[in-house]
Amino acid sequence: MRAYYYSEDNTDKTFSHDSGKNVSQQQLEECGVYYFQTKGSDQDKDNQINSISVERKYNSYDIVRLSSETLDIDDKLNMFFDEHLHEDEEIRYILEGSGYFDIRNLNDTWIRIVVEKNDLIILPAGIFHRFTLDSNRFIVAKRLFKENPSWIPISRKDAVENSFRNSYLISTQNKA
Ligand code: KMT
Ligand code: NI
Repeated sequence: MRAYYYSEDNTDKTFSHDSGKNVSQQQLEECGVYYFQTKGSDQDKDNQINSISVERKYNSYDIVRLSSETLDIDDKLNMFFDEHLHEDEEIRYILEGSGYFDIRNLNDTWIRIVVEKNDLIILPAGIFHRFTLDSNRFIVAKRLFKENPSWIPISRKDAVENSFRNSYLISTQNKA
């Protein structure tokens, strides 16, 4: 994992947009973003993911795979890249490939988080974010969730009076 401030240039979203200004894991934690890298044998990695799942009560998962061969991939990427929030955590464990999660920090500035194999990322409910593939256009990720997750992406323009957004803002107060 590497994170940095997103550079607003006019290149394609799948390009790196790397400002060269790094963001630390602690700065991500201040935004409520949790990051973990699994290590060791495949069995060790499974155990690490399982113990986090037990601790945080994730009891199901599915696998999402995106590549240039995916049907309507450009439409899907445009959808994932629309700034949104969810009323539940977004938990992604990267099995293959790589991609970018962009999150808004507490000053409303975009931070780009580069994820690759063995990275687990947990975005809190209520954080504004978006996702894109990188220029390799390939990722396979495990999506973990609790019972009855609220998957629906709520676009920023529709999230003005959202109670999960308000709770998120309260939970991150005094951390900036
Ligand atoms: C999402 O919700 O943004 C996705 O599932 C994108 C792919 S997960 C790496
Ligand atoms: Ni999302």
